[in-house]
Amino acid sequence: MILSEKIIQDHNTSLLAKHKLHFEFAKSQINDVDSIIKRLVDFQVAIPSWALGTGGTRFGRFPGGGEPRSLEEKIEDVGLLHALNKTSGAISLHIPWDIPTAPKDIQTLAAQHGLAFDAVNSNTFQDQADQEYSYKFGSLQNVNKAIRKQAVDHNIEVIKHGVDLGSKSLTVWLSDGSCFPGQLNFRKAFENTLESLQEIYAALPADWKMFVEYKAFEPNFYSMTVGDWGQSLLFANKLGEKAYTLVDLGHHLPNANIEQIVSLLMMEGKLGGFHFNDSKYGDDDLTVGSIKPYQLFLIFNELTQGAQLNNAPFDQGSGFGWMIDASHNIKDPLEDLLQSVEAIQIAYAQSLLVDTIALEDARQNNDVAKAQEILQEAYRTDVRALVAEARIRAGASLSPIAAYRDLKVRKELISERGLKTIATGL
Ligand code: PSV
Ligand code: MN
Ligand code: MN
Repeated sequence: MILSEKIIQDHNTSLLAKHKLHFEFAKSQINDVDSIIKRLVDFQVAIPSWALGTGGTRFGRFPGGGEPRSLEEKIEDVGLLHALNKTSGAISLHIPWDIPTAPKDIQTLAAQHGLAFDAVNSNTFQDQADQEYSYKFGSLQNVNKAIRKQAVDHNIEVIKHGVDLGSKSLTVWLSDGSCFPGQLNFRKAFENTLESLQEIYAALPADWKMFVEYKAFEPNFYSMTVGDWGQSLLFANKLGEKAYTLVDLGHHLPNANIEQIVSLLMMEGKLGGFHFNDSKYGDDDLTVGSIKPYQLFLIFNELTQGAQLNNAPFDQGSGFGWMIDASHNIKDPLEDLLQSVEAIQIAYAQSLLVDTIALEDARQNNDVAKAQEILQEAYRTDVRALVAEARIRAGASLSPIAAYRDLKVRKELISERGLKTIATGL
């Protein structure tokens, strides 16, 4: 299924009058709306190929029908999202869940939908049917050199797939760690992982980046070898200038101050990018902004402030990897992703409203209440009309979820693909 610009414009017509009212009001409240809208129009967030099917838990999975059965159909789904919001112009692949057997055809298809290929992800957290050694006791950290080599070779294979498609980065997330005290020599595990990462790093093309993603727990519950931003940063610093830390919002211990982590990684020039999602308890992969929208705003505030200090916009040319890593169990995955993208845009727009000069002034004067007021003033401003206006200017839908429903996209996908489809992947 393809949503043409004409179909979307026609759907917008009935919503325009109401939008104009909202937008006029927003303009009367907010300065310089055009520059904010322009930045929103330029901002793109990649969609992970593994979020297009209904997620599950280890207790069960309840697929919703019409899910993509192949890489081609995943690209088609991201194309639908991008047609609706013009902000999802890239897809991130996970190998071997996605195998681009005919990369030229895959590239052509993606280009037809206006999509680029974002970071490619390796997978050494599961055993594949055709693989010689098991990752039961870790991959890049393994005490057995042959197992480490198998995992290194897989990552190099993933880079090759990425090169064929035009990706420019590799994300390495390791489930390596230990389940019980005594199981692992922490230092040897770190050193083995470093040596393995160095071998992968050596295979990176000159214009590529490596993102080292950390996670505090799961599937290992006593220790994780890349367990927090400190460990990730150690690896990134030891690897070299092409290696960066990747922040997945769900990968922290409860109550971690993620915005502070973001600020300091940016200061060090080592912030690689994000996996956006939200969480109540752990790696819940909930819709972005659904649980802690203020935290999301505070993260974007650090990005905006950090960019000003570095004198470079963070959204263009910074090369940050902007990606969603959320997948839902009971919602339509495409609606869930549309909600996530919009939450990111809202937080971004609000961060641009912060009066940074007044904020710095309040800080210099230790005026705590004033500093807090400045942030809350921005956070409590309704910027939804600006985000909607950005979509209109980009040729997207005024109201993506309403359009998705009114145009009966899921129904059409079910009739094309069937009700009992299982997306490839997890
Ligand atoms: C692990 O929890 C993670 O966040 C990593 O990014 C993986 O690649 C992804 O989820 C796959 O499920
Ligand atoms: Mn992730
Ligand atoms: Mn995760």
